[in-house]
Amino acid sequence: FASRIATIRRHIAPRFLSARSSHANVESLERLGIRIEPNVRKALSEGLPVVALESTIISHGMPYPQNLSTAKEVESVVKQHGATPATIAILNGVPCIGLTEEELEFLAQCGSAAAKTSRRDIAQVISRGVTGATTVSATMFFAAKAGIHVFVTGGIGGVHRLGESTLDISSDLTELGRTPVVVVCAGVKSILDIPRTLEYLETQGVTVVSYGTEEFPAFFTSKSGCKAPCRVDSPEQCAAIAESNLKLELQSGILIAVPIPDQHSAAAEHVETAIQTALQEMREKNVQGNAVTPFLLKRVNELTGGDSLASSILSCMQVDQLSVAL
Ligand code: PSU
Ligand code: MN
Repeated sequence: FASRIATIRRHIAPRFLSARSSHANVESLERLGIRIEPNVRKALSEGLPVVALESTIISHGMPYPQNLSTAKEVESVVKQHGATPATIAILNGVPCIGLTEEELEFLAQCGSAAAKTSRRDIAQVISRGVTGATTVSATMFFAAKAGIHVFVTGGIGGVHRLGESTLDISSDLTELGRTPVVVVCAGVKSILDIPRTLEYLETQGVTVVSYGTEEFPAFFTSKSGCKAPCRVDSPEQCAAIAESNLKLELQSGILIAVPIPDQHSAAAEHVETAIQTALQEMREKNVQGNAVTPFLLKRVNELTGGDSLASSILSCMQVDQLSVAL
C-alpha cells in the first residue's frame, strides 16, 4: 500500500492544489493571531500538500509516553511520503498550526492538564491564555482556516451510547456538517453508538465512505455490522469525491474510514466486555460532558491490558498512509 503512495500522490496533488489557493493566506492568518510553524508556512505558501493532525488524541486519548511516540511517528509517516504534517493545538492562548518537537513533547507531558478544546472552547481557551489540545472539531476549524484540506486521526467522536436520552453527541459530527475538510480515520470506536452516529452524519449532510470494504469500520475491528453509505477502493476515488465537494462548495466535510487490517484487530468480544464495564463505572462515578470520551478510552485500555491502545496506535499509522496519498 505504502509503495503506491508516492506515485498516486503526484497524480492527485495538483487537483487539490488548484482548490487550495482559494483559502490559505499566511499573513492574514498571522494577523488573526494564529501561529504557523515555519515548515508548514513554507508548504502552504508554495501550495505543497499539508496534512493536519489533532492534539486531543495526544493529551487525552493516549497515556504518556505512547502518546508522544505515536505523535512523532505519524508526523514522520506523513513526511516520509512527501507531505508536511501540521499538528494543531493552542499553546498558552496562541492557536498553532504545526508544532515543533519540543512543543509536541510539552503537550504529551501536559496530558489532561491541557484543556480539551472542541469548537465551543476555542474562544475561552485563547482569551484565558491557557494551553488547549484540539479535538477533531476544533482541529477541522483551524485546518479549514489555513486552507488545509486533509486531516488524519484515529477515531472521531460520535453519538454516545444512550445518546438518544443524554443528547451527548460529539461536536465532531456537527463540524463535519459545516466544514469542508476530508477527515481520514479508522472509523468510530464501539464505545459509541455506531448506527446512530451514521444516522446523525447523514442528517448533517456528511459524505461518509469506507475504504476497501462495504462496512463502516468500528476502529478496533473492521466490522461494525453497519453498511457504509459508499465504498471507495483507491486514493483517486477519494480525491475525486473531495474535488466535487470543493468545486460545488458543498461546505460540508468528508469522512473516509479506513479499516484496521484484520491481523491487528483486537478481539471484538474482549473489547465489548471492557466497554460494558467502563460504561457501568462511568455511570457509578457520574462522569459527564467532555470527560466521558477520555474516561472510556482510558478504562477500556486498562481493562483490555493495553490491547486497545496497541490497536489505536496501529490504526493511526494505517490511516496516515492514505491521508498522505490524498
Ligand atoms: N476517539 C478516540 N480517540 C480520541 C478521541 C476520540 O478513539 O482521542 C478524541 C478526539 O479528539 C475526538 C474527541 O475529537 O475525543 C471527541 O470527544 P467528545 O466525544 O467529547 O466530543
Ligand atoms: Mn460529549
